[in-house]
Amino acid sequence: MRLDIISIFPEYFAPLDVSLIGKARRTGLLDVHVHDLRSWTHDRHRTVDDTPYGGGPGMVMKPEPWGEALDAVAPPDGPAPRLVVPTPSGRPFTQAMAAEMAAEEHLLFACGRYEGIDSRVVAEAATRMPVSEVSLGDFVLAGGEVAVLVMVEAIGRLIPGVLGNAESVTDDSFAPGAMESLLEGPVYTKPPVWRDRAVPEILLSGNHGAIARWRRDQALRRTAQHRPELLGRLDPEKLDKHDRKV
Ligand code: 6GU
Repeated sequence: MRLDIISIFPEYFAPLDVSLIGKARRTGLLDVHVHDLRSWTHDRHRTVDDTPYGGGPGMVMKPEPWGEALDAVAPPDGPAPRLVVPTPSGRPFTQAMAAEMAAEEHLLFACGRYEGIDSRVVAEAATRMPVSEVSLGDFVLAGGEVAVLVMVEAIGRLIPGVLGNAESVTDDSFAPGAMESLLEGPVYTKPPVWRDRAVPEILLSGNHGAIARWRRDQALRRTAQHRPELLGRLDPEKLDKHDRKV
């Protein structure tokens, strides 16, 4: 998969050399290109922002550098990437969205700063490529850079070959299937007793059916405690008698 990222702070993306995503780049599974938006400015101050029409606080990113940047990174006569624009006014980013994006050949992330990018940029881009305006949640970041790091990690680990098969994604919270709409419960490793706290006995029992049942109960309880609204999204067809008792 190819990823292009356009930002006025290319230094923000140094972490993409590290860990899982860094390894995926070195093995050729991910081809990441970070671009400095200011390289598409032409004035001495390399200006990317201006005051908002209609008044109000803050600054808005000018359309001209963005137009040139998108033309250069996604040429109008070539194959179109999906343009992903992180913004608190976007659609909520979900595990399902991460999985859809992991199936794309080419993603282009456009990081806004200040009060956002002149709205004509996305409107024009949408005439020639699919566009997703995406939010990470109900809070405001100072810019899209950290949001892109989050999305690239969520997407990258779903690309076949990026995770070792030791770390399967099927048991993740929110993973499609059994864990859809559920939070993962507690996990344990050795030693069996630590500071007087024993690992739940059932996990040492070797009874895999009983362990699976226990894990599902723990996931249901944790979801009820931390995200009760998610329980309403559980497929009633997939709830068994035991689930209802938990
Ligand atoms: Cl994706 N971007 C920005 N700038 N702020 C956010 C966000 C994204 N998601 C939540 N807050």
